[in-house]
Amino acid sequence: MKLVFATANPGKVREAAEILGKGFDIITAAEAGITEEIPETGNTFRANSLQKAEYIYKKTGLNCFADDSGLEVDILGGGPGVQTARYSGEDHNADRNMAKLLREMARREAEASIMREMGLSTPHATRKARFRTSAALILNGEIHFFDGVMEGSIARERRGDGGFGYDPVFIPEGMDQTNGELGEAFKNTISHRGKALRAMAEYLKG
Ligand code: ITT
Repeated sequence: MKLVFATANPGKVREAAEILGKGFDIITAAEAGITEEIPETGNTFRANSLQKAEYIYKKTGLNCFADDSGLEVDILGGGPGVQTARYSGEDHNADRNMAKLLREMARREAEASIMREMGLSTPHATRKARFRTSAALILNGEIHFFDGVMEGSIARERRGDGGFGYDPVFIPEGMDQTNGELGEAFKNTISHRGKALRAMAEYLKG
């Protein structure tokens, strides 16, 4: 089955091809002739994934899907959330994004520690976080959503260079290593994207 993937992120394309496997012919937005940046202005992962898929569907009329994803960090009040890709700026730079994340978390931890020293009550500083994906599929004009979550925590420094984006600082729950160290093949078996896209594949096969 031919599906256009409404993304400009090569890491997502690589993972989707492996997760969906044989039987799916994944065409990138660029291969479908869409080379401009696809607008993404929503406040939720679902709103953004739908916006990206609808953009492609309106321009091509082809069956397509989009993935909007991001990191929710407890000590940052659930941020950066839908701002994950552009956390440190519009250039989507993974090195600067991870550096800002580690810096902001260290600042919040220091603030919490000062408050405790002053005898002020403060929520327990945790490094818990999760990746979330909303996949929006448009099949023959009908919209379907598939969601996935990967729980975990944020490492104190970058480790490994597998995967993409924030993978070198994300430790999945129950593991000692980061996604960067675990590598993409294993990550796909437990990831937010793996869960969402396998659910989509099941639906399409059914
Ligand atoms: P498209 O919108 O073109 O698909 P994007 O990179 O802008 O690409 P998002 O708006 O969904 O995608 O941003 C999600 C960001 O969250 C992404 O750029 C990464 O920095 C991060 N991210 C999402 N999934 C990730 C994963 O599996 N591993 C590491 N980082 C991830």
